[in-house]
Amino acid sequence: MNKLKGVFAALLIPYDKDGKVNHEKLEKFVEYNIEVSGVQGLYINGSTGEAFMLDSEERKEILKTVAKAAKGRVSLIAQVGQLNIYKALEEAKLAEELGYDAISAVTPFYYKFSEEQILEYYKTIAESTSLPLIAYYIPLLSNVTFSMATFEKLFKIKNVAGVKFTATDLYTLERIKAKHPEVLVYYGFDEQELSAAVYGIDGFIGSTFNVNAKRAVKLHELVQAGKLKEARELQAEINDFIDVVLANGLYAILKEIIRQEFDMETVYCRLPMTQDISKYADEAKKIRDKYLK
Ligand code: NAY
Repeated sequence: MNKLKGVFAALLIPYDKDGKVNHEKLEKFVEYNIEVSGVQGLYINGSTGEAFMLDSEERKEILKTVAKAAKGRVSLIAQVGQLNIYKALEEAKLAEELGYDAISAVTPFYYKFSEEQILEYYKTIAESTSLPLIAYYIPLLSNVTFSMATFEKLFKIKNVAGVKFTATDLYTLERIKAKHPEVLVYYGFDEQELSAAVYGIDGFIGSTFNVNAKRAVKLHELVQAGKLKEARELQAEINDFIDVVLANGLYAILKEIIRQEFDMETVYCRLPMTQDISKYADEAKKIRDKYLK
């Protein structure tokens, strides 16, 4: 099986109260993802990792710790995209040195970049290593939308191998996969995995897979086998779990679930996210007992 296919968790990062990454706990988060949750890969320094609030040195240290902790057991994709493209290039080169399987880059955001500027950004990052590049398309957070014509131009760039499509526009998703079967397409809304999977996409990258990847892997297999009734039942079960997670501060509750497994001291989110996750302790325990045992 292609190493880049399958269910990838957008890795959560444990922070200390002062906002620093806790690397000891990060190793445990990686362990949990691989051994308990059952991920097939990890997507590092994405939205779930709160990476757009980190500086580049912190992101590089995370890339190192994750590579060390994963020990080649699962595929690794390093999200390197950011507004400082020079730092993105450094992170991309580091990912290659560390043996990552691919790099990814969010669309450049904040300024209203032209299509030409966005494509040039991707070309520059893609050329900086020999790794495949997965474009990270998340209009909900980046406010950047692509037309189909822009996707077509993007896929022509050397080393651009795929797209992480985190949008609810399933029409465009279908068009991308149907017209570009060779492009690796990942879907980024865990609660709609089934709807995306029917288009024959290659993988899923999401936050809830940090703790609930086995069901997602099973769902993908059911769809591939054409067992849609069972797949629908499983998506309903997954969404019962996601409903509770979303009602409890998404990243916070997921971190609390992992913290409890290893009985670690409190972990935090990074400011300006609400830092304190301890209030979710009881709910996290209930979720573990009900959905994750
Ligand atoms: C990333 O880079 O962290 C992601 O892939 C994020 C994907 C998630 N989207 C957001 C906006 O957090 O997994 C999804 C999402 O949390 C899940 O579907 C629940 O809504």
